[in-house]
Amino acid sequence: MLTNEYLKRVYSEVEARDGHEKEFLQAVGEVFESLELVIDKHPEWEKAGLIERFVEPERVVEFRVPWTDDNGNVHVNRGYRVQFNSAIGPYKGGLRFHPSVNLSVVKFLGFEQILKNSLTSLPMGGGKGGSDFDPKGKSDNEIMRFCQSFMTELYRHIGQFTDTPAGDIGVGAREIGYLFGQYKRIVDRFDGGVLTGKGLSYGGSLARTQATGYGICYFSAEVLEHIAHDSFQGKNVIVSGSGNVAQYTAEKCTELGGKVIAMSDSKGYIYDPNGINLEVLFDIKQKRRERISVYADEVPGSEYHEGCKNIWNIKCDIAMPCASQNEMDVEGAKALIANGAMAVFEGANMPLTPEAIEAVRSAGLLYTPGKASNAGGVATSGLEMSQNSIRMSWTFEEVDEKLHGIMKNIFKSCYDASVECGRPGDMMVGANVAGFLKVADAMMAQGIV
Ligand code: NDP
Ligand code: 2IT
Repeated sequence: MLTNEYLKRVYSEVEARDGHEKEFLQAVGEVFESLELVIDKHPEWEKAGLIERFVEPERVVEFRVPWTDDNGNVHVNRGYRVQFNSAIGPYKGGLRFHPSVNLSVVKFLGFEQILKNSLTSLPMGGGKGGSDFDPKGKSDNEIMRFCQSFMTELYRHIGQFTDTPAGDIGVGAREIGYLFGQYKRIVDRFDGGVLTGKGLSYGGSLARTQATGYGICYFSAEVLEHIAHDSFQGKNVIVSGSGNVAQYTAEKCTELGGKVIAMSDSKGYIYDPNGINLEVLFDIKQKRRERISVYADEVPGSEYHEGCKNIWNIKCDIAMPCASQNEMDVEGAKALIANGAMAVFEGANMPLTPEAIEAVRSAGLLYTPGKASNAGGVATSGLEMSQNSIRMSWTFEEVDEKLHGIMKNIFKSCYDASVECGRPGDMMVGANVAGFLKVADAMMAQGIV
Protein backbone atom coordinates (compact mmCIF):
# COMPACT_ATOMS: atom_id res chain seq x y z
CA MET A 1 0.00 0.00 0.00
CA LEU A 2 1.37 3.37 -1.01
CA THR A 3 1.38 6.12 1.61
CA ASN A 4 3.21 9.00 -0.09
CA GLU A 5 0.65 11.45 -1.51
CA TYR A 6 2.60 12.25 -4.67
CA LEU A 7 3.16 8.60 -5.58
CA LYS A 8 -0.46 7.78 -4.72
CA ARG A 9 -1.69 10.55 -7.01
CA VAL A 10 0.49 9.49 -9.96
CA TYR A 11 -0.46 5.84 -9.46
CA SER A 12 -4.17 6.80 -9.54
CA GLU A 13 -3.57 8.74 -12.74
CA VAL A 14 -1.88 5.72 -14.36
CA GLU A 15 -4.73 3.53 -13.11
CA ALA A 16 -7.35 5.90 -14.58
CA ARG A 17 -5.60 6.20 -17.92
CA ASP A 18 -3.98 2.76 -18.36
CA GLY A 19 -5.89 0.61 -15.85
CA HIS A 20 -6.63 -1.99 -18.54
CA GLU A 21 -2.87 -2.51 -18.99
CA LYS A 22 -2.55 -4.98 -16.11
CA GLU A 23 1.08 -5.96 -16.51
CA PHE A 24 2.16 -2.34 -16.89
CA LEU A 25 0.24 -1.29 -13.79
CA GLN A 26 1.77 -4.21 -11.87
CA ALA A 27 5.30 -3.13 -12.80
CA VAL A 28 4.62 0.51 -11.88
CA GLY A 29 3.09 -0.48 -8.53
CA GLU A 30 6.09 -2.58 -7.60
CA VAL A 31 8.58 0.18 -8.41
CA PHE A 32 6.54 2.85 -6.59
CA GLU A 33 6.56 0.76 -3.40
CA SER A 34 10.35 1.02 -3.36
CA LEU A 35 10.44 4.70 -4.34
CA GLU A 36 8.42 5.49 -1.21
CA LEU A 37 11.65 5.06 0.71
CA VAL A 38 13.43 7.91 -1.10
CA ILE A 39 10.75 10.25 -2.35
CA ASP A 40 10.60 12.40 0.80
CA LYS A 41 14.23 13.36 0.30
CA HIS A 42 13.46 14.80 -3.15
CA PRO A 43 10.73 17.44 -3.06
CA GLU A 44 12.15 18.80 -6.34
CA TRP A 45 10.85 15.71 -8.18
CA GLU A 46 7.20 16.64 -7.69
CA LYS A 47 7.79 20.24 -8.83
CA ALA A 48 9.38 18.89 -12.02
CA GLY A 49 6.58 16.39 -12.63
CA LEU A 50 9.31 13.79 -12.67
CA ILE A 51 7.28 10.71 -11.76
CA GLU A 52 4.45 11.65 -14.16
CA ARG A 53 7.01 11.83 -16.97
CA PHE A 54 8.76 8.63 -15.83
CA VAL A 55 5.58 6.52 -16.26
CA GLU A 56 4.70 7.93 -19.69
CA PRO A 57 6.62 6.51 -22.68
CA GLU A 58 8.40 9.10 -24.80
CA ARG A 59 6.96 7.43 -27.89
CA VAL A 60 4.82 4.39 -28.77
CA VAL A 61 4.79 2.99 -32.29
CA GLU A 62 2.15 0.45 -33.32
CA PHE A 63 2.00 -0.93 -36.83
CA ARG A 64 0.52 -3.50 -39.19
CA VAL A 65 2.68 -6.48 -40.12
CA PRO A 66 1.23 -8.32 -43.12
CA TRP A 67 2.92 -11.52 -44.31
CA THR A 68 2.18 -14.50 -46.52
CA ASP A 69 2.47 -18.12 -45.36
CA ASP A 70 3.87 -21.00 -47.41
CA ASN A 71 0.41 -21.76 -48.81
CA GLY A 72 -0.10 -18.22 -50.05
CA ASN A 73 -2.51 -17.18 -47.29
CA VAL A 74 -2.19 -13.60 -46.03
CA HIS A 75 -1.92 -12.94 -42.28
CA VAL A 76 -1.89 -9.66 -40.38
CA ASN A 77 -0.10 -9.26 -37.06
CA ARG A 78 0.42 -6.21 -34.91
CA GLY A 79 3.90 -4.79 -34.29
CA TYR A 80 5.02 -2.51 -31.43
CA ARG A 81 7.98 -0.47 -30.33
CA VAL A 82 7.76 1.44 -27.06
CA GLN A 83 10.55 4.01 -26.73
CA PHE A 84 10.14 4.59 -23.06
CA ASN A 85 12.98 6.68 -21.74
CA SER A 86 16.15 8.08 -23.32
CA ALA A 87 17.47 10.09 -20.36
CA ILE A 88 20.71 8.12 -20.00
CA GLY A 89 21.21 6.84 -23.54
CA PRO A 90 19.51 5.71 -26.76
CA TYR A 91 16.53 3.38 -26.25
CA LYS A 92 17.66 -0.22 -25.82
CA GLY A 93 15.70 -3.41 -25.30
CA GLY A 94 14.53 -6.60 -26.91
CA LEU A 95 11.78 -7.66 -29.31
CA ARG A 96 9.32 -10.37 -28.27
CA PHE A 97 7.35 -12.50 -30.73
CA HIS A 98 4.63 -14.34 -28.82
CA PRO A 99 0.82 -14.51 -29.19
CA SER A 100 0.42 -12.93 -25.72
CA VAL A 101 2.18 -9.70 -26.76
CA ASN A 102 0.05 -6.57 -26.45
CA LEU A 103 0.67 -2.94 -25.50
CA SER A 104 0.51 -3.69 -21.77
CA VAL A 105 3.18 -6.37 -22.04
CA VAL A 106 5.48 -4.23 -24.18
CA LYS A 107 5.03 -1.23 -21.85
CA PHE A 108 5.77 -3.24 -18.70
CA LEU A 109 8.89 -4.65 -20.32
CA GLY A 110 10.01 -1.22 -21.54
CA PHE A 111 9.41 0.30 -18.11
CA GLU A 112 11.47 -2.40 -16.36
CA GLN A 113 14.15 -2.00 -19.00
CA ILE A 114 14.74 1.66 -18.03
CA LEU A 115 15.85 0.68 -14.53
CA LYS A 116 17.67 -2.47 -15.64
CA ASN A 117 19.74 -0.60 -18.20
CA SER A 118 20.53 2.08 -15.65
CA LEU A 119 21.85 -0.61 -13.29
CA THR A 120 24.31 -1.90 -15.91
CA SER A 121 26.09 1.49 -15.67
CA LEU A 122 26.25 1.59 -19.49
CA PRO A 123 24.67 4.50 -21.41
CA MET A 124 21.41 2.86 -22.49
CA GLY A 125 17.84 4.14 -22.22
CA GLY A 126 14.82 1.85 -22.02
CA GLY A 127 12.67 0.45 -24.82
CA LYS A 128 10.96 -2.74 -25.88
CA GLY A 129 9.00 -4.05 -28.82
CA GLY A 130 7.55 -7.09 -30.47
CA SER A 131 4.53 -8.64 -32.06
CA ASP A 132 1.67 -11.01 -31.33
CA PHE A 133 3.09 -13.25 -34.09
CA ASP A 134 3.52 -16.89 -33.00
CA PRO A 135 6.75 -18.38 -34.36
CA LYS A 136 5.76 -21.90 -33.25
CA GLY A 137 5.24 -24.29 -36.13
CA LYS A 138 6.30 -21.76 -38.77
CA SER A 139 8.81 -22.65 -41.48
CA ASP A 140 12.11 -20.78 -41.79
CA ASN A 141 10.74 -19.04 -44.87
CA GLU A 142 7.63 -17.88 -43.02
CA ILE A 143 9.78 -16.56 -40.17
CA MET A 144 11.95 -14.74 -42.71
CA ARG A 145 9.00 -13.14 -44.48
CA PHE A 146 7.50 -12.06 -41.17
CA CYS A 147 10.80 -10.54 -39.98
CA GLN A 148 11.23 -8.70 -43.29
CA SER A 149 7.74 -7.24 -43.09
CA PHE A 150 8.25 -6.26 -39.43
CA MET A 151 11.53 -4.48 -40.24
CA THR A 152 10.05 -2.73 -43.27
CA GLU A 153 8.17 -0.53 -40.79
CA LEU A 154 10.52 -0.67 -37.79
CA TYR A 155 13.64 0.48 -39.66
CA ARG A 156 12.55 4.15 -39.72
CA HIS A 157 12.35 4.27 -35.91
CA ILE A 158 15.70 2.69 -35.00
CA GLY A 159 19.44 3.36 -35.31
CA GLN A 160 22.56 3.06 -33.16
CA PHE A 161 22.06 6.57 -31.73
CA THR A 162 18.26 6.30 -31.54
CA ASP A 163 17.12 2.83 -30.56
CA THR A 164 18.79 -0.59 -30.66
CA PRO A 165 16.53 -3.66 -30.46
CA ALA A 166 17.69 -7.20 -29.63
CA GLY A 167 16.07 -10.58 -28.87
CA ASP A 168 13.62 -11.69 -26.22
CA ILE A 169 11.01 -14.50 -26.15
CA GLY A 170 10.64 -15.95 -29.65
CA VAL A 171 13.45 -13.80 -31.08
CA GLY A 172 16.87 -15.43 -31.21
CA ALA A 173 19.83 -15.56 -33.60
CA ARG A 174 17.73 -16.69 -36.58
CA GLU A 175 15.24 -13.82 -36.28
CA ILE A 176 17.94 -11.19 -35.60
CA GLY A 177 19.70 -12.36 -38.77
CA TYR A 178 16.61 -11.87 -40.92
CA LEU A 179 15.83 -8.52 -39.27
CA PHE A 180 19.38 -7.27 -39.80
CA GLY A 181 19.45 -8.40 -43.42
CA GLN A 182 16.28 -6.47 -44.20
CA TYR A 183 17.45 -3.36 -42.32
CA LYS A 184 20.73 -3.32 -44.24
CA ARG A 185 18.92 -3.79 -47.52
CA ILE A 186 16.53 -0.89 -46.89
CA VAL A 187 19.03 1.68 -45.59
CA ASP A 188 21.94 0.50 -47.74
CA ARG A 189 24.34 0.77 -44.82
CA PHE A 190 26.13 -1.79 -42.64
CA ASP A 191 25.09 -0.21 -39.38
CA GLY A 192 26.18 -2.92 -36.91
CA GLY A 193 25.06 -1.05 -33.80
CA VAL A 194 21.41 -1.02 -34.88
CA LEU A 195 20.66 -4.51 -33.53
CA THR A 196 22.38 -6.72 -30.96
CA GLY A 197 22.45 -10.46 -30.58
CA LYS A 198 23.82 -10.63 -34.13
CA GLY A 199 25.60 -13.72 -35.47
CA LEU A 200 29.35 -13.91 -34.95
CA SER A 201 30.08 -13.67 -38.68
CA TYR A 202 28.47 -10.22 -39.01
CA GLY A 203 29.26 -8.23 -35.89
CA GLY A 204 27.83 -10.22 -33.00
CA SER A 205 29.66 -10.54 -29.69
CA LEU A 206 31.05 -13.73 -28.27
CA ALA A 207 29.24 -14.64 -25.04
CA ARG A 208 26.07 -12.62 -25.87
CA THR A 209 24.14 -15.89 -26.31
CA GLN A 210 25.20 -17.08 -22.86
CA ALA A 211 25.20 -13.66 -21.17
CA THR A 212 21.73 -13.44 -19.62
CA GLY A 213 21.88 -16.88 -18.02
CA TYR A 214 25.50 -16.58 -16.94
CA GLY A 215 24.81 -13.11 -15.55
CA ILE A 216 21.86 -14.40 -13.51
CA CYS A 217 24.14 -16.95 -11.88
CA TYR A 218 26.97 -14.46 -11.28
CA PHE A 219 24.51 -12.09 -9.60
CA SER A 220 22.86 -14.87 -7.58
CA ALA A 221 26.26 -16.14 -6.46
CA GLU A 222 27.04 -12.66 -5.08
CA VAL A 223 23.75 -12.63 -3.20
CA LEU A 224 24.37 -16.11 -1.81
CA GLU A 225 27.91 -15.22 -0.74
CA HIS A 226 27.42 -11.75 0.72
CA ILE A 227 23.96 -12.07 2.22
CA ALA A 228 23.73 -15.76 3.17
CA HIS A 229 27.45 -16.72 3.32
CA ASP A 230 26.59 -19.61 1.06
CA SER A 231 26.96 -20.74 -2.57
CA PHE A 232 25.37 -22.89 -5.33
CA GLN A 233 27.54 -25.82 -4.23
CA GLY A 234 25.37 -28.88 -3.55
CA LYS A 235 22.06 -27.05 -4.02
CA ASN A 236 19.09 -28.58 -5.84
CA VAL A 237 17.85 -25.99 -8.30
CA ILE A 238 14.69 -25.62 -10.41
CA VAL A 239 15.09 -23.55 -13.56
CA SER A 240 11.75 -22.95 -15.28
CA GLY A 241 11.59 -22.44 -19.03
CA SER A 242 14.00 -24.01 -21.49
CA GLY A 243 14.76 -21.14 -23.85
CA ASN A 244 17.88 -19.04 -24.18
CA VAL A 245 17.86 -17.69 -20.62
CA ALA A 246 16.94 -20.97 -18.92
CA GLN A 247 19.52 -23.01 -20.87
CA TYR A 248 22.51 -20.87 -19.91
CA THR A 249 21.27 -20.32 -16.38
CA ALA A 250 21.21 -24.11 -16.04
CA GLU A 251 24.68 -24.43 -17.58
CA LYS A 252 26.40 -21.87 -15.32
CA CYS A 253 24.52 -23.02 -12.24
CA THR A 254 25.77 -26.57 -12.88
CA GLU A 255 29.31 -25.24 -13.36
CA LEU A 256 29.05 -23.48 -9.99
CA GLY A 257 28.17 -26.74 -8.24
CA GLY A 258 24.36 -26.66 -8.28
CA LYS A 259 22.23 -29.56 -9.52
CA VAL A 260 19.40 -28.55 -11.88
CA ILE A 261 16.67 -31.11 -11.28
CA ALA A 262 13.76 -29.64 -13.26
CA MET A 263 13.06 -27.46 -16.32
CA SER A 264 9.93 -26.68 -18.33
CA ASP A 265 8.28 -25.23 -21.40
CA SER A 266 4.81 -23.74 -21.71
CA LYS A 267 3.19 -27.20 -21.86
CA GLY A 268 4.87 -29.10 -19.02
CA TYR A 269 8.02 -29.86 -17.06
CA ILE A 270 10.72 -32.51 -16.79
CA TYR A 271 12.12 -33.82 -13.53
CA ASP A 272 15.51 -35.51 -13.52
CA PRO A 273 16.80 -36.36 -10.04
CA ASN A 274 20.26 -37.06 -11.50
CA GLY A 275 20.57 -33.50 -12.76
CA ILE A 276 19.49 -32.33 -16.23
CA ASN A 277 21.76 -33.60 -19.01
CA LEU A 278 22.42 -30.29 -20.75
CA GLU A 279 23.93 -31.82 -23.87
CA VAL A 280 20.65 -33.63 -24.55
CA LEU A 281 18.56 -30.56 -23.63
CA PHE A 282 20.56 -28.22 -25.89
CA ASP A 283 20.25 -30.68 -28.76
CA ILE A 284 16.47 -30.91 -28.33
CA LYS A 285 15.95 -27.16 -27.98
CA GLN A 286 18.66 -25.57 -30.14
CA LYS A 287 19.05 -28.05 -33.00
CA ARG A 288 15.75 -29.88 -33.23
CA ARG A 289 13.46 -27.12 -31.82
CA GLU A 290 11.30 -29.80 -30.14
CA ARG A 291 9.12 -29.88 -27.01
CA ILE A 292 10.78 -30.54 -23.65
CA SER A 293 8.74 -33.75 -23.24
CA VAL A 294 11.18 -35.38 -25.71
CA TYR A 295 13.84 -35.22 -22.97
CA ALA A 296 11.95 -37.76 -20.83
CA ASP A 297 11.71 -40.11 -23.84
CA GLU A 298 15.47 -40.02 -24.27
CA VAL A 299 16.96 -39.81 -20.76
CA PRO A 300 16.36 -42.83 -18.49
CA GLY A 301 15.32 -41.97 -14.95
CA SER A 302 13.68 -38.67 -15.92
CA GLU A 303 9.95 -37.90 -15.95
CA TYR A 304 7.67 -35.56 -17.93
CA HIS A 305 4.57 -33.98 -16.40
CA GLU A 306 1.92 -31.89 -18.12
CA GLY A 307 1.28 -28.40 -16.74
CA CYS A 308 4.25 -26.07 -16.35
CA LYS A 309 3.07 -24.37 -13.13
CA ASN A 310 3.36 -27.59 -11.11
CA ILE A 311 7.13 -27.40 -11.42
CA TRP A 312 7.21 -25.38 -8.15
CA ASN A 313 5.81 -28.37 -6.23
CA ILE A 314 9.15 -30.15 -6.55
CA LYS A 315 11.32 -29.92 -3.45
CA CYS A 316 14.36 -27.71 -4.08
CA ASP A 317 16.76 -25.29 -2.41
CA ILE A 318 16.77 -22.59 -5.08
CA ALA A 319 14.10 -21.64 -7.63
CA MET A 320 15.10 -19.70 -10.74
CA PRO A 321 12.03 -18.78 -12.85
CA CYS A 322 13.34 -18.10 -16.38
CA ALA A 323 10.24 -18.37 -18.62
CA SER A 324 7.77 -15.48 -18.58
CA GLN A 325 5.84 -12.91 -16.53
CA ASN A 326 3.61 -14.08 -13.69
CA GLU A 327 4.66 -17.70 -14.17
CA MET A 328 4.86 -18.20 -10.39
CA ASP A 329 1.71 -17.39 -8.45
CA VAL A 330 1.16 -17.48 -4.72
CA GLU A 331 0.40 -21.23 -4.74
CA GLY A 332 3.75 -21.88 -6.38
CA ALA A 333 5.51 -19.65 -3.88
CA LYS A 334 3.80 -21.34 -0.94
CA ALA A 335 4.78 -24.78 -2.25
CA LEU A 336 8.43 -23.71 -2.42
CA ILE A 337 8.30 -22.27 1.10
CA ALA A 338 6.62 -25.41 2.49
CA ASN A 339 9.35 -27.51 0.88
CA GLY A 340 12.08 -25.50 2.65
CA ALA A 341 13.53 -23.53 -0.30
CA MET A 342 16.04 -20.81 0.65
CA ALA A 343 15.93 -18.55 -2.40
CA VAL A 344 14.00 -17.36 -5.44
CA PHE A 345 16.24 -15.72 -8.02
CA GLU A 346 14.26 -14.23 -10.92
CA GLY A 347 15.65 -14.85 -14.37
CA ALA A 348 12.65 -13.80 -16.46
CA ASN A 349 11.12 -10.32 -16.39
CA MET A 350 8.53 -10.09 -13.59
CA PRO A 351 8.01 -13.88 -13.25
CA LEU A 352 6.40 -13.62 -9.81
CA THR A 353 2.95 -12.18 -9.16
CA PRO A 354 2.88 -9.46 -6.46
CA GLU A 355 1.30 -11.97 -4.05
CA ALA A 356 4.07 -14.50 -4.75
CA ILE A 357 6.74 -11.85 -4.08
CA GLU A 358 5.04 -10.93 -0.84
CA ALA A 359 4.86 -14.59 0.26
CA VAL A 360 8.50 -15.29 -0.57
CA ARG A 361 9.79 -12.14 1.09
CA SER A 362 7.73 -12.43 4.24
CA ALA A 363 8.83 -16.06 4.65
CA GLY A 364 12.41 -14.76 4.73
CA LEU A 365 13.68 -16.37 1.52
CA LEU A 366 16.38 -14.61 -0.48
CA TYR A 367 14.69 -12.82 -3.39
CA THR A 368 16.20 -11.01 -6.37
CA PRO A 369 14.17 -9.10 -8.99
CA GLY A 370 14.73 -9.82 -12.68
CA LYS A 371 15.67 -6.26 -13.51
CA ALA A 372 18.87 -6.71 -11.49
CA SER A 373 19.65 -10.38 -11.97
CA ASN A 374 18.95 -10.64 -15.72
CA ALA A 375 20.69 -7.37 -16.65
CA GLY A 376 23.71 -9.28 -17.98
CA GLY A 377 21.96 -9.85 -21.30
CA VAL A 378 21.45 -6.22 -22.13
CA ALA A 379 24.82 -5.32 -20.59
CA THR A 380 26.51 -7.66 -23.05
CA SER A 381 24.40 -6.14 -25.82
CA GLY A 382 26.00 -2.87 -24.73
CA LEU A 383 29.41 -4.55 -25.02
CA GLU A 384 28.45 -5.75 -28.50
CA MET A 385 27.71 -2.14 -29.48
CA SER A 386 31.07 -1.02 -28.05
CA GLN A 387 32.86 -3.62 -30.16
CA ASN A 388 30.90 -2.54 -33.26
CA SER A 389 31.89 1.09 -32.63
CA ILE A 390 35.60 0.40 -32.23
CA ARG A 391 35.51 -2.22 -35.04
CA MET A 392 37.13 -4.87 -32.88
CA SER A 393 35.96 -8.11 -31.32
CA TRP A 394 36.93 -9.26 -27.90
CA THR A 395 37.51 -12.92 -26.97
CA PHE A 396 34.89 -14.97 -25.15
CA GLU A 397 36.97 -14.72 -21.97
CA GLU A 398 37.27 -10.94 -22.23
CA VAL A 399 33.53 -10.45 -22.66
CA ASP A 400 32.70 -12.98 -19.94
CA GLU A 401 35.08 -11.25 -17.53
CA LYS A 402 33.52 -7.85 -18.24
CA LEU A 403 30.05 -9.37 -17.77
CA HIS A 404 31.11 -10.88 -14.45
CA GLY A 405 32.47 -7.50 -13.32
CA ILE A 406 29.24 -5.74 -14.31
CA MET A 407 27.09 -8.24 -12.37
CA LYS A 408 29.26 -7.83 -9.26
CA ASN A 409 28.90 -4.08 -9.64
CA ILE A 410 25.13 -4.32 -9.94
CA PHE A 411 25.05 -6.36 -6.75
CA LYS A 412 27.12 -3.70 -4.99
CA SER A 413 24.93 -0.82 -6.23
CA CYS A 414 21.77 -2.65 -5.16
CA TYR A 415 23.24 -3.59 -1.80
CA ASP A 416 24.49 -0.05 -1.09
CA ALA A 417 21.10 1.41 -2.04
CA SER A 418 19.34 -1.10 0.22
CA VAL A 419 21.53 0.02 3.12
CA GLU A 420 20.85 3.72 2.35
CA CYS A 421 17.14 2.95 2.46
CA GLY A 422 17.47 1.24 5.82
CA ARG A 423 16.68 -2.17 4.29
CA PRO A 424 20.08 -3.89 4.13
CA GLY A 425 20.05 -6.86 1.77
CA ASP A 426 16.62 -6.07 0.28
CA MET A 427 17.46 -6.52 -3.40
CA MET A 428 14.05 -5.41 -4.64
CA VAL A 429 14.31 -2.02 -2.95
CA GLY A 430 18.00 -1.79 -3.84
CA ALA A 431 17.47 -2.47 -7.56
CA ASN A 432 14.52 -0.10 -7.94
CA VAL A 433 16.14 2.74 -6.02
CA ALA A 434 19.66 2.43 -7.46
CA GLY A 435 18.28 2.14 -10.99
CA PHE A 436 15.89 5.05 -10.56
CA LEU A 437 18.25 7.56 -8.91
CA LYS A 438 20.52 7.70 -11.95
CA VAL A 439 17.61 8.11 -14.36
CA ALA A 440 16.04 10.77 -12.12
CA ASP A 441 19.30 12.69 -11.98
CA ALA A 442 19.62 12.68 -15.78
CA MET A 443 15.96 13.66 -16.25
CA MET A 444 16.28 16.54 -13.78
CA ALA A 445 19.42 17.78 -15.55
CA GLN A 446 17.73 17.76 -18.96
CA GLY A 447 14.72 19.91 -18.05
CA ILE A 448 11.06 19.33 -18.79
CA VAL A 449 11.27 17.13 -21.88
P1 NDP B 1 12.92 -18.01 -25.32
O1 NDP B 1 11.90 -17.74 -26.35
O2 NDP B 1 14.26 -18.46 -25.71
O3 NDP B 1 12.34 -19.07 -24.26
C1 NDP B 1 11.16 -18.84 -23.56
C2 NDP B 1 10.87 -20.04 -22.68
O4 NDP B 1 9.81 -19.72 -21.78
C3 NDP B 1 10.41 -21.27 -23.45
O5 NDP B 1 10.79 -22.41 -22.76
C4 NDP B 1 8.89 -21.07 -23.47
O6 NDP B 1 8.17 -22.29 -23.66
C5 NDP B 1 8.65 -20.53 -22.08
N1 NDP B 1 7.46 -19.67 -22.04
C6 NDP B 1 7.22 -18.60 -22.82
N2 NDP B 1 6.05 -18.04 -22.52
C7 NDP B 1 5.54 -18.78 -21.52
C8 NDP B 1 4.35 -18.72 -20.78
N3 NDP B 1 3.43 -17.75 -20.99
N4 NDP B 1 4.17 -19.66 -19.81
C9 NDP B 1 5.11 -20.63 -19.60
N5 NDP B 1 6.25 -20.73 -20.29
C10 NDP B 1 6.46 -19.83 -21.22
O7 NDP B 1 13.01 -16.66 -24.44
P2 NDP B 1 14.17 -16.18 -23.47
O8 NDP B 1 14.80 -17.33 -22.80
O9 NDP B 1 15.01 -15.22 -24.22
O10 NDP B 1 13.36 -15.31 -22.39
C11 NDP B 1 12.88 -15.85 -21.16
C12 NDP B 1 12.62 -14.73 -20.18
O11 NDP B 1 13.84 -14.01 -19.93
C13 NDP B 1 11.63 -13.65 -20.63
O12 NDP B 1 10.94 -13.14 -19.50
C14 NDP B 1 12.52 -12.56 -21.20
O13 NDP B 1 11.90 -11.29 -21.17
C15 NDP B 1 13.68 -12.62 -20.19
N6 NDP B 1 14.95 -12.06 -20.62
C16 NDP B 1 15.54 -12.43 -21.80
C17 NDP B 1 16.77 -11.91 -22.14
C18 NDP B 1 17.50 -12.35 -23.37
O14 NDP B 1 18.63 -11.89 -23.57
N7 NDP B 1 16.96 -13.23 -24.20
C19 NDP B 1 17.44 -10.91 -21.31
C20 NDP B 1 16.77 -10.64 -20.06
C21 NDP B 1 15.57 -11.18 -19.77
P3 NDP B 1 7.54 -22.64 -25.10
O15 NDP B 1 8.73 -23.00 -25.96
O16 NDP B 1 6.63 -23.78 -24.84
O17 NDP B 1 6.84 -21.40 -25.56
O1 2IT C 1 14.85 -8.19 -21.23
C1 2IT C 1 15.99 -7.95 -21.69
O2 2IT C 1 16.84 -7.33 -21.04
C2 2IT C 1 16.32 -8.45 -23.04
N1 2IT C 1 15.50 -9.11 -23.65
C3 2IT C 1 17.64 -8.14 -23.64
C4 2IT C 1 17.62 -6.77 -24.27
C5 2IT C 1 18.85 -6.40 -25.06
O3 2IT C 1 18.80 -5.29 -25.63
O4 2IT C 1 19.83 -7.13 -25.12
